[in-house]
Amino acid sequence: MRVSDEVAEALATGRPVVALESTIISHGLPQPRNLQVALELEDIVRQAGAVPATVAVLDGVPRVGLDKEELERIATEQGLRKLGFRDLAPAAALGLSGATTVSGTSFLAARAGVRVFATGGLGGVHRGWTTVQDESADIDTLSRTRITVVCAGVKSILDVPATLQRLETKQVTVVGYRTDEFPGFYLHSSGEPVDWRVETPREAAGIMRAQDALGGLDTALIVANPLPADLQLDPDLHDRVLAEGLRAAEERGVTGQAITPFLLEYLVEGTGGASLEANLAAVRGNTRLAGEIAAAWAAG
Ligand code: PSU
Ligand code: MN
Repeated sequence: MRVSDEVAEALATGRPVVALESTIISHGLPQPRNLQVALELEDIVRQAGAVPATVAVLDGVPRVGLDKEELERIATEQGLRKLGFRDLAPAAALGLSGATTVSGTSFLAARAGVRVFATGGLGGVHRGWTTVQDESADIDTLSRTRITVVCAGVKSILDVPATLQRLETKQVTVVGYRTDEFPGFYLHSSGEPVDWRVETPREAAGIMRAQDALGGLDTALIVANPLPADLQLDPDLHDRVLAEGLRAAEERGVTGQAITPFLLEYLVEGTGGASLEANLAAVRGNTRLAGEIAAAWAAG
């Protein structure tokens, strides 16, 4: 694993660092907007006084912290793989390049000593689980990785109540940021309740310290940060296009790693780009908050 000089120095001197994932860039957002977004997210982290560490695997080397040319590779390279934790070893051994999911990113970031990570929406239990048993590896990784993930809940293409149940079973701590309702990714709320609530980055950092003080299982902390209601996707449009997308995925036999990118892209097309704007607004807000939590954490 190679940690960039800037990130290594920040970690060594106790400065705040925020990990960013790369699958959202390579597989989650359309070109050429994706490169702009990758650069913008790094900027948002810097504005919060933290150092950005985008994670990926390039030519077989797991990397924490990328420069501009490397971000460009993630945004534009053809045939880039999507790498969860279990894919890291084959990618490394075979010298391949790939973008890391929440699962792959959490593992590498935590290994490097980065404690805070921002993304859009977590993976989770897919609708139709009773027939295909598709549950994102994000959940299992977060149940055994000491990292704080700031997200707008889990992607609304999923079975949200089932995902929350799995997070409970797997002992993953979930707190709402200034909300009692679990966020709905493109939507302000999923309609599901969340048991814990924090009001400030300091409170979130306090929970992280309490996790460490308690010891025990190396579990994650999920800080669920809702998209403001005025930036959310129109709920009726969301429900209608998503239902169409789920039907289209079934008809075309889309499964496995391809299903999440397929549905996200279907929503972008079917909503005339409105879902993309909501997704970006969510990621931006999460990245800002992650920077603030990293700063509160570093302040000790
Ligand atoms: N958040 C977004 N867009 C994305 C993702 C998250 O706003 O594309 C990615 C993350 O990398 C997450 C992955 O880990 O989707 C989940 O994929 P799967 O369901 O195949 O595990
Ligand atoms: Mn899956």
